[in-house]
Amino acid sequence: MNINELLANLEAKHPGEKEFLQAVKEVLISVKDVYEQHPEFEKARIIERMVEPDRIFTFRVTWVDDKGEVQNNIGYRVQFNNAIGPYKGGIRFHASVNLSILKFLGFEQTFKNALTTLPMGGAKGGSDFSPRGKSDAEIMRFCQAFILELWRNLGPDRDVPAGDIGVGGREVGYMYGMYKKLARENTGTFTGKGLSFGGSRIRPEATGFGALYFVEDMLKDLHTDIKGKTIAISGFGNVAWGAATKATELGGKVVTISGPDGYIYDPAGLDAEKIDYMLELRASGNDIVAPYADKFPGSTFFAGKKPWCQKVDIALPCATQNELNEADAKMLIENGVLMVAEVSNMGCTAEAIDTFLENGTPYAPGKAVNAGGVAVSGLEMSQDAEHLQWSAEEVDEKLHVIMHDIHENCVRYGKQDNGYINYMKGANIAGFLKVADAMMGQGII
Ligand code: 2IT
Repeated sequence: MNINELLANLEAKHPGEKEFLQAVKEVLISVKDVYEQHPEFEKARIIERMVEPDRIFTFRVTWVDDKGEVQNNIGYRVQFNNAIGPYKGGIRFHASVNLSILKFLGFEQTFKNALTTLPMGGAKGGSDFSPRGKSDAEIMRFCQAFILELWRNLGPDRDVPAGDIGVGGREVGYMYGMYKKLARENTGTFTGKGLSFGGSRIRPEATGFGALYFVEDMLKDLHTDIKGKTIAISGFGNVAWGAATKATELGGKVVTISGPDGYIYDPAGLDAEKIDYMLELRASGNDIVAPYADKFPGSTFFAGKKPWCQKVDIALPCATQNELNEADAKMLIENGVLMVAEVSNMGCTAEAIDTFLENGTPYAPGKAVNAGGVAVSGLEMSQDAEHLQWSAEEVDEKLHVIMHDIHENCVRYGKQDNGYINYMKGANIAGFLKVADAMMGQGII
């Protein structure tokens, strides 16, 4: 495999898609050796087929705001790969959304979904629509306009969207409601739905809970546990909430959260009341964490800064891609960080990852650590298909098993001769082999 040539070709075809190229490069470097042991992959041009989405929909979304003014946004759905099952992946609403970001997310989703062991292909969608400061009615009208354009390409066995940044239970509800009205069917073609209309218990918590189950296994690899460990979390959305809840429940001490305005350092650690307040902050729609410091004395707000400069045992990026860079990685290492687990998708830059690997700091990638979210989405699809709803215990138990399996797979393919576990390499190889096998088995299509 000539990685440079593959990347150069991809870059020539899709210039400027830097996040997408970053995600592809990481996987290619990880799987090179395994790929070269399988000449049949090369013959079937597996890599070339894997790095190009099956198809991309791009569409205009026009809606009317509360002032009666007409607004235009761009909508996308990238159906990346359905070798293993129906296209599956979230929808992101954020001003920064572009094709490069959705392609990187769809590419990663394909391998992540493979790791869950459930039958799901990879997809991602979204819009440059910013929910910040929008009214509930505006959000609803936007969601409806988005689905009016996309609905024909969705379906329970075709493509099943869910939430991501800027898309939570409310937005999924509005989109699914419109989908159902147009498709005239009630087949659960969205996950993350409300509990009263086909949603799964534990889905809101799943990404964060699953991440902490994975973290527990990483700590076991280090012959320790989470009790009393200090934890830096970034973000204050659904994922950060789930992670903070489970980390606290397990006896860890979460000392930071963050938003686009800066971060909060709370040396006393988060508790149930503070975690609830985080949700309130999120629901306000202002996208800021600063008010936390006024509400809880003893905590401090650092404007325009990231939490990675605090001395902690565990760092959990839970906000967005490339939120932890090389300088942040060096600072964490200097401060003696024990391990880093990405809960956001591609939360660390390539340079940050290299820094962790060179230093021997255990680091695990988002596609393994955060796979619990989409795994419970897969369980929601199962429940919808059998027209049943499972108990929280049943879902949580299955989530636990799935996260253990993912961790085991990472160790199986990522353990080096010197004992260091390269979870990134392990996740990439395990995901790749499953997708490649599924593609090989279905002919040249
Ligand atoms: O990045 C992700 O895995 C998600 N946003 C969740 C996807 C899903 O279909 O539940």
